[in-house]
Amino acid sequence: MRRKFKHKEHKVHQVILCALCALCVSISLAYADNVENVRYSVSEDDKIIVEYDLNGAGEFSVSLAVSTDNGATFVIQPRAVSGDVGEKVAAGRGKRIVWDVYRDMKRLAGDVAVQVTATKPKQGEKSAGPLPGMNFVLIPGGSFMMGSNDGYENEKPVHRVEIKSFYMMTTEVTQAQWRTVMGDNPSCFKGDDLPVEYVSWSDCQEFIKKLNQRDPGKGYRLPSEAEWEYACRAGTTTKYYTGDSESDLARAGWYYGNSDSKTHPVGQKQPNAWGLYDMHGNVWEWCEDWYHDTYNGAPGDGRAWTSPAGTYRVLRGGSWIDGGRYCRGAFRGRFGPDSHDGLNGFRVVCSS
Ligand SMILES: [Ca+2]
Repeated sequence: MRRKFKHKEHKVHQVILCALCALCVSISLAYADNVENVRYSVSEDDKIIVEYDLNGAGEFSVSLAVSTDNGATFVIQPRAVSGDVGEKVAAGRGKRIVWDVYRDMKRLAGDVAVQVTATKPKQGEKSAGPLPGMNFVLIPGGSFMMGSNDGYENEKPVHRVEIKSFYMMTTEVTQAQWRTVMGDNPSCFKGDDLPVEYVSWSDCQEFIKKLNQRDPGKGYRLPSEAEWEYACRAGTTTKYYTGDSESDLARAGWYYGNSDSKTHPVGQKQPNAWGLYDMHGNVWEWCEDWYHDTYNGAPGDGRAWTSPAGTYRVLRGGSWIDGGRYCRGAFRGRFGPDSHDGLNGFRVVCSS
């Protein structure tokens, strides 16, 4: 049987090649720009290697289907597959699926064609947190280019970061939520639905410790700086997730130009594609990382940069008092971990 397959190998090559040309058309129609540049080879041990590029941000469900009638029908669903197939395949170039044909079937005959399908799983999946109004949304894993060449020196070098999926609060932590956990309200502007502010990085760690005691097993924490920027961008490369202009910012957040010099109830402006509110403006948001002057040596895997450097922790997103340049997704704020200010709040993330 193996010999017969080998004998037909040249034909299989040709047919796959022809069929793939046609498939690229149907794939691009069916899945927008997500799957591109599908190519194949047959390894020396008779495995079919399918390679492709997966565009976009986040993770996809990827499946492989096989036709033996030149792409008319795809009735074979290979099971002996490995590599970039199945759930949670991160977007990127040079993805690779290995199909061990002879583990699935004794022979493969006919005019063979393969089809790669990518779909977005669980987009916008929300889960309720342990406090009223505390909702989390799944941030799909993926990779992105962190930083900006059009901003400040500390936003360079622009570098690729891989992010694992996590859950992020859809809003900043409110004063009602803070009071429930901590029993006080340090904010300068008072209102249950307003973001809590005048909280230091260390205060936030105390809140998080108590939140984890109330709801154990979830692993609540501050986002890393990389996770924060990735979540804010939600696949965009513009200054704000709504675009590049100040009017775009005004739709997304409360800043100097529209805040009337105060904070506003969370969740009123246009959210980003992943359902996050107020990532631009309202209050700055503490991140876990120590502040470093450049990204040289920054982690590439999305973890917080925890090696001490200087005396500042990172804040992101700008606030009600800041101009547009400070509210950009790439801008990096800094403040002492024990310092308080009516501009500074936070939101929490968790792994499940
Ligand atoms: Ca904010």
